[in-house]
Amino acid sequence: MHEEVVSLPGSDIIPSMGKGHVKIVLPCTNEGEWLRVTVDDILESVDVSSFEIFILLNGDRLTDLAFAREPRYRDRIRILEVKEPLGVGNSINRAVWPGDAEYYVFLDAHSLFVKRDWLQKSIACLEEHPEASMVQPEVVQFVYRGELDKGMPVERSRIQEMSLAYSCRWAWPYDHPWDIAEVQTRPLADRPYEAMAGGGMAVFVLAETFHRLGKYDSEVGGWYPECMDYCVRSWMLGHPMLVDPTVRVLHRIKQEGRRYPTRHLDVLHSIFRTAFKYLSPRRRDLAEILFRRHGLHRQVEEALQRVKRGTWLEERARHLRERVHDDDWLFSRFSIYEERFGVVSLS
Ligand SMILES: [Mn+2]
Repeated sequence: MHEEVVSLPGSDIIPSMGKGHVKIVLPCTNEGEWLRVTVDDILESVDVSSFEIFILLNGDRLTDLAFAREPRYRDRIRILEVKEPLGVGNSINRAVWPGDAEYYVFLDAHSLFVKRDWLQKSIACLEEHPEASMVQPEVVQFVYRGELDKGMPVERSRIQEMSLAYSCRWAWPYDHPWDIAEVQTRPLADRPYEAMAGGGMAVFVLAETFHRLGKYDSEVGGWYPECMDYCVRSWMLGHPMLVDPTVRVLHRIKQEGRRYPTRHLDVLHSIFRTAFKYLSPRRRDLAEILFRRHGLHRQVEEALQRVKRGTWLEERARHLRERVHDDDWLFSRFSIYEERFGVVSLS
């Protein structure tokens, strides 16, 4: 067992987790001052009566949590610290349990909000669409020029908005092996609409639904694949993913470089695991060929070995019993183009 430290500085003050309670989960690995700034912006913008901010600190060597002991934070924040890095999906899974809230918000700990209504509107959307597996807002990708000073607020003039993200979709022919999912950068409607998957940066869900659909897959990691896997599974179980383009969340694009050297292999493994669990054998082969065509034989072998060491077969057996749609339906529903490879074949 890994050592775990639980501190609940304000657990006696946070309102009881009754009807309407919102749990905002912030996984944090070395977010530094961005965690504090995200928390500040949540506290300034949220006006629902019953909410908490649950920080899942994991494998963090950088972030100073001293701010959380100040009175204005203490009654809203809970912290669970895990020594090893868990990845986003497992951090979120660890941060929630049945009966703890009615709504969940999963946010990257480098998020900002421009309007005060973001949470109320998302909750209203979930209430109007109780069958939804999740709702993604309009995500505004931004870069921040310069560094955040310790204890200082964000300077809005340093924020440079870069692009928009509404949802994510598999794109199975591709030029670069890591472009296997494409981001939808234009809204398809001006009101909530269905899409294939969320990108994972800002996720709203009914707590009961999230538990019933099986939370995030504990073996899937990377950066967006856990959300893709969850949405693919949910769609096939009859639960749509929704985009609410009227809700806006700002999400920072990190410029300090990638800190996770194995993440490409994680993505490859995750795509294969999702394919092994939920797709037909033909598409399982296709997923493999997509990467082999780029010469990634060693990575493919490594990822496949990881998949086969895992629990995909049990998951698949259960999923096939419960699903209401197959992968032909899914690929057709979202017009996922599949290249026919002609001479290339595994058989
Ligand atoms: Mn992020």
